[in-house]
Formats: sequence, structure tokens, C-alpha cells
Amino acid sequence: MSYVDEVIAKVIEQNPAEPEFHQAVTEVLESLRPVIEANEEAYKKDALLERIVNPERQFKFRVPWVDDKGQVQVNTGYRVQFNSAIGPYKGGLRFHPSVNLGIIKFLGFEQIFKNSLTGLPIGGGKGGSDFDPKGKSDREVMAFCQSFMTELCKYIGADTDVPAGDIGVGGREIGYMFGQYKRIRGLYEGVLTGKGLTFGGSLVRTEATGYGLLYITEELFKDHGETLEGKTAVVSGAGNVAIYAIQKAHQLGAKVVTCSDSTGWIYDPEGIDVELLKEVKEVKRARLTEYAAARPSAEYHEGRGVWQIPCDVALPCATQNELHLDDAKQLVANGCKAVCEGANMPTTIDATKYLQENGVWFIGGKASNAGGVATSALEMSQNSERLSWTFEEVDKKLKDIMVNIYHNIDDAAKRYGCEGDYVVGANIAGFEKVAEAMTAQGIC
Ligand code: NDP
Ligand code: 2IT
Repeated sequence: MSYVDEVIAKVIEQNPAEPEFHQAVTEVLESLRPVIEANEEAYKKDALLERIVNPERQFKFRVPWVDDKGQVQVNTGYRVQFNSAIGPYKGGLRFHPSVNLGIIKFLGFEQIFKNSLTGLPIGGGKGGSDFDPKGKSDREVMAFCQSFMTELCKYIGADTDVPAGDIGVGGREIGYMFGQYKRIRGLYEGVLTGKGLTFGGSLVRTEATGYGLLYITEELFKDHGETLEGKTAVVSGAGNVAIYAIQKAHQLGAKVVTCSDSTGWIYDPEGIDVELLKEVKEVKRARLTEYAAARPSAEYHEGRGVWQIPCDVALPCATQNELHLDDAKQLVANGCKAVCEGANMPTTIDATKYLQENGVWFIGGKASNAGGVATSALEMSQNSERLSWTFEEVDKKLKDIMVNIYHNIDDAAKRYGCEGDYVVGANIAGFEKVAEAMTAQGIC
């Protein structure tokens, strides 16, 4: 059995009932085969792959809080500090009822390679809770966030581990958690990113993941002699990533005709009205039925279905495993040219293979959604120097980072004879830097 197969088998055996973690590890290690096989004996002797698939440490903790009726509720909190070879642990916090250790480990594992691809000094980590912010009052969300941070604050710090947002965690939650950290630790430091602009946040961080996704998509089209001007795009999700992906796609001349949430989806042939979507999702925290009610050109459908709408570009921006083989077949049949992931692991492995085999340009989330964490790292830099940069400065740095990522992953794929396979390219380029740093730092 090859070293790669041995490690994949061990991960599946040693981490039972964590299918998303198995999927993320399998996808990365399968594509590292040529790199590992070129140096198999040395990597195996150093157990490099066993070390990279095992978190440096992980925390699981009780989060008790009191709801508006006076009832005590108990949720579970997690933080997985996966790999600190190239910098302090960095990665978001997800609050969603589906959160469990396996989900946090898959996200933390992906984060190692994503963060490496940004070219900035950040290691990989992730955390969260099975708490569901949906339908909770502001006071309940604050009570939960304060309790969550009361425990988490023991393990994080501006130079050790810097969390941020993810699904269910936006500016409001980061604000409550920052306040509680400061209160308990007595430190005013950049321990979280995605902060409000009045207390150390960076301009562009809110927009960064969606904007970054479009910057890399634009570079991909440019490299193939095309532009996004006049293209039709379908987007899933209606949260932070989706909203700013739609906004930037429109600025670049494309028309986005769909978005979705966990109950239904919108088809709006006139193009999604971003201001209305922001009002419905960011201000009212309401369902997409409200968007449809306010927009005569929009159709609302229950369930899932955005991938059936003909498009040139598909941008999955909601959650993991939301684009399946059947959806991939539909996209190919409709002439879709490119799929770039805004979410983490939204495309199943068989759907990814089908898209690639049928000539669709496919960029995986590690590369294409790295703009969010990259801008978080820029927020850390600004906090360290106690200065704030202008919108234009941060936006330019973000764009440069995304253009660089595109060329790095494209070059890595070419170096290993897999031209056009941006999944292989991203995994290899991300891995090389981490592996070199781990090797240089000895067995740890
Ligand atoms: P938000 O919470 O802002 O939005 C998530 C969106 O996805 C909502 O529209 C939500 O619908 C929908 N959604 C969530 N879970 C499901 C589900 N199980 N089934 C169907 N729809 C679902 O999160 P973000 O926009 O921040 O995150 C979206 C994706 O992007 C995630 O994969 C995240 O890991 C990834 N990402 C986020 C980054 C960031 O900076 N925020 C950076 C890089 C990646 P509803 O409102 O009904 O729940
Ligand atoms: O998945 C991700 O990269 C994020 N949720 C953003 C992490 C961060 O630290 O900004």
C-alpha cells in the first residue's frame, strides 16, 4: 500500500463518524500523490502526513446560557488548533446546529492549506458551536457569545490563535465576543478579526470573501482570453459570502440570477437586487420569501435548485456538499464554463471530477475563498501597527493576493503535469510551504 493510501485508511479508522473530515483529507492527500511519491521515504520516516492530519490540539467545552424565558440552555463549543507551522492558528467560528467535531476538523484541515496559499503568516484552525443564532433575540445571542468566550478566551490570543466569522457568525457575534474577551483577559488586542470599524476592524473584511472570489474568477477568465462582461452567473447562499460575490460580479459586468437560503431559492432573471438582498438578510435577518415579495421579477421556489438555471459561471457560496453529481451534470448540459467555490467544500468529490472531466474550469474553495482569511491577516497587520488602511489600499492588496493565488496554483499544476487542474495545483502549492516549515522545525 502506498504511503498516501496508508494514511487515508488510518484517518478513516481513527476518526470514525466524521465523513466530512474523511472527505477533506482524501481530496487533499489524493492530489498530493505526485509530490509525496517523489520523496516518499523521507516523508514517511518523518511521519509528515500523520502529523499534518492530526490537529496539534482540540478543545470541546460546555456553553451554558439563559434564554429569554429564563430557561438554561446548554450548547457545545469547539476550537481545533490544527497546524501552527507557518503562523498563529487562524480560522473562523461557525454557529450552526449541524456543527460537530468532524465538521470543525474538516474546516480546520482545509484552513491549513488555504492560509498557506494566501502567502501570509497564518496557521490553520477552526471552531464553533451547535448553537443556532436563527430566531434568537439579540440578548440571547449576546448571552451565548459571552458564555462561549468565557471558555474560549483561555486558549486564544493575538499571537497564538485568532478566530473570525463563518456561518452564523458575523459582525454582531464578533462584537459580543470581543467585548467579553477584553473584559476577562484585560487585553485590548487583535484577538478576533472581522471586528467593527470603531474597534480595530479592517475596511473590506466584510466584503473580502465574495470580492476575492470574483477577483480570482476574473483572473481565470482573463487567463483563458475572456472576461466576465455579459456572463450569466448562478450563486447559492444569501449570507456574507454570497451577498458580496453578487455585488462584485455585477460590478465586473456579469449578471447573477439566483441566490438561496436553507429553505428555498430565488430566480431573478433581471439580476439579483443586492441592496434589497442586504436589507432582507443583513438588516431584517428574514427569509428569501421577503425578497420575492418585494421584487416583481423574482420567482421563489422551495428546496434547492439554483444549479438547474443555465449559466456561464456557478459560484456555490452556502455550505459543504451542496453541489452534487446530478447538479454537475445539469451545469455541463447547460454549457457552464466555470465553477469557483465561495463556500468550503460545497462540491462533492464525484461532482468535482465530473466537472473537470467535462472541461469545466474548477477552482476549489481553498484557493477561491481565501480572500476572507487573507483580509483577516491584513486586519491583524493593521492591529499590530495600530494603524488603519484605506478601503482602496486593502482592496488592492486583496486583489493582488487573489491574482497571485491563481498564478501559483496554475503554475503548481503545470509543474506536476496537470495543467488546468486547479484542485491539484492548490493542494500542492498550499502543502509545499507547510511541509517545508514543518520539516525545518524538527519533529513537533
Ligand atoms: P452566512 O451564515 O453569512 O450565510 C450562510 C448562507 O448559506 C445562508 O444563506 C444560509 O441560509 C445558507 N446555508 C447555511 N447552511 C446551509 C445548509 N445546511 N443548507 C442550505 N443552506 C445553508 O455564512 P457565510 O456566507 O459566511 O459562509 C458561507 C460559506 O462560505 C461557508 O461554507 C463558509 O465556511 C464559507 N466561507 C466563509 C468565509 C467568511 O469570511 N465568512 C470565508 C471563507 C469561506 P440560512 O440563512 O437559511 O441559514
Ligand atoms: O473559512 C474561512 O476561511 C473563514 N471563515 C474566514 C476565516 C478568517 O479567519 O477570516
